[in-house]
Amino acid sequence: MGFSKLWLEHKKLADTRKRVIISCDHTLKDSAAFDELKTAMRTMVPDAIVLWKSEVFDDDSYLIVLSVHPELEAEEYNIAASSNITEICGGSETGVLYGVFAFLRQTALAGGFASFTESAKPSQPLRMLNHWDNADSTIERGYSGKSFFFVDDELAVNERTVMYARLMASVGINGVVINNVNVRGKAKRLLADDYADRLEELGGLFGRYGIKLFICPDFAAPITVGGLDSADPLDDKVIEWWNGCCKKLFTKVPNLGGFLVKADSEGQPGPFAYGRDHADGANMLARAVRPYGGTVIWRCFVYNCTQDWRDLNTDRARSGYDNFIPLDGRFDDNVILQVKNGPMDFQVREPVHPLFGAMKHTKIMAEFQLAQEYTGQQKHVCWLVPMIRDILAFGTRHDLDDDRVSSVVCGVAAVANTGDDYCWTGSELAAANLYGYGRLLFCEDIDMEQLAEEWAQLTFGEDEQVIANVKEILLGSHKAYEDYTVPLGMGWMCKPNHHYGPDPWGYEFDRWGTYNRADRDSVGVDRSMSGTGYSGQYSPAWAEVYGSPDSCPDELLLFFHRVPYTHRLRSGKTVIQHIYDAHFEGYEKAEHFAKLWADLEGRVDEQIFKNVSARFEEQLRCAKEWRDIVNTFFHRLSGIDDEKGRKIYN
Ligand code: GCW
Repeated sequence: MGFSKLWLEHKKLADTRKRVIISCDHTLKDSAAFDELKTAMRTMVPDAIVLWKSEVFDDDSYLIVLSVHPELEAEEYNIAASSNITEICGGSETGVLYGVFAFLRQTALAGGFASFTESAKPSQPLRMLNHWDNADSTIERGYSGKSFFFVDDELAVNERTVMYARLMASVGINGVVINNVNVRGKAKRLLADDYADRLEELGGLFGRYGIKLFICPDFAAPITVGGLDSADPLDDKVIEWWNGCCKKLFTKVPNLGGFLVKADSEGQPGPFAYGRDHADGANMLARAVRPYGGTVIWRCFVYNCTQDWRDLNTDRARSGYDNFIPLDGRFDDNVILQVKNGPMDFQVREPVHPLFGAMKHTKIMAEFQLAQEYTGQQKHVCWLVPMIRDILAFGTRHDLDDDRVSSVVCGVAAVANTGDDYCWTGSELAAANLYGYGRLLFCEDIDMEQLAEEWAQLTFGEDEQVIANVKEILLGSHKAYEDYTVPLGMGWMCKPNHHYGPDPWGYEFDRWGTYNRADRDSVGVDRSMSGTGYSGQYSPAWAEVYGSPDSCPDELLLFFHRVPYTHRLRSGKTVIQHIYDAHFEGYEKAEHFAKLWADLEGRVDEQIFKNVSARFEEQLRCAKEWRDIVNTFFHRLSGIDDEKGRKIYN
């Protein structure tokens, strides 16, 4: 299947110059930066010939000078641009590459060669994507076709992978995990010789674009691949096996950054089976990868997924903190703990995970999910970037010089939303999540309106109506989704397993620890100190805010508290009235967004228009289901009528 170039389409500029000269030394001439610039210039200034160095420089020429300045940080760049000459310096080839992409972006947005200066270095050192691709080419929680990394158990390195690396580098992604954290089927053999040549090739390609390659190993590989009878991390034979395996693998694949591990979670193997803990498991792997500069990223998504709903004391929200806080300080310095943004699982609204800022002696990174598992599965528009920005900007109020999540982490990862669909992300609008995520991690102060406009213009062109409508849709989309699905922090009222569409009690009597406990009088889970005690996992200042329904922010009220339907929110509304209002208003917003899109007929490419229109149709169908089922559910339980007398089905 073919593929779109997304925001790297490089539209033609209104420029009639005859020559674009790229000046740089020989080493840079072989770099991705040079190639990107050359390719882009050929499309953007089609009348020009693109030359490497030239004696001729006249009014009909545009000169771009690329250079590496080692006094800059490796990923840092400076651009000084004017109407006839631009200088781009980077701290390394990758820095120059980022500078080139920034120059191309600014030039595209300005519609021509403009005068500007820009200096930038990334806000986050590690900017990762985690793909949940399986070797058999399915993608766990994938909503955009099949894997383009794995085709029928083989690793593919082809034009599409090149385009992928270019797109990711253009927004500053510098680490990619290619396979699912649930290591299944043939992916268990990623550590064996089977994949070595292709991994080397893919690693080489990624390296050219400043991206480190990571894989998820099977923790039980000493057994499944090595034929041993144990995977005990403290067993000498096991340690020796991993050391040998890593020596071979990292020598063959020099651009391998390391491993991402999901252990003792949702059925994955781990150290618990041998009476060991997460630090034992992570450190054993960390020592095996250390000689090669490797990193072990160890996930904190660990909880009891065989809970009894009758047990009111066990609280899934507590589990990350309870499991990992006792281990603070025990991890080697090439271990990073990867913590989901909230304590549950990528719901539309959750409090920020209490581990951020609390683990003072351990490296931590944050994990988000661009694949919209719980937020409309790339059929509904839900632009997650403002939420990610807010979470990174959240002050943990721990006693630290800079207590924001963005500074207590040493990197950020997100579950990718890509697949082998023509447009990569199922819906063209979902690509705004991919683009915005990368840009935000590079520049955490970026303005969300500007970001939405920028993406819309690079994707759809200069039509102001298109940019305005798309921007309005993106900016309002998350709130609308939250409103017509599960407002006030309730979460989880989705259909079990596939997580799409409403089912208020779908998880209520199940083993996953995800309950709303709605009855005829009250709704919500008491996670205060008189309940499960979860609120006490925060810094004292936040523990106090979250600990009482009077100070808890409305949008999280039902996450932290169990209250009567007649409880008054800080907004002045009752809980039940808020539930009704949110569902009616959220649905209306979705209708409004669909209309904004429909108005663009004839202004955007017909195929894109049709694809997105079909998705809006589905979004409205599903949003109506959410509105009517959730409203009816609460009306039947509570017997309280909507103050505004709107239609609720009984
Ligand atoms: O809850 C979940 C998803 C799983 C996923 C898991 C995780 C990869 O439903 O599909 O497994 O989160 O993050 O490990």
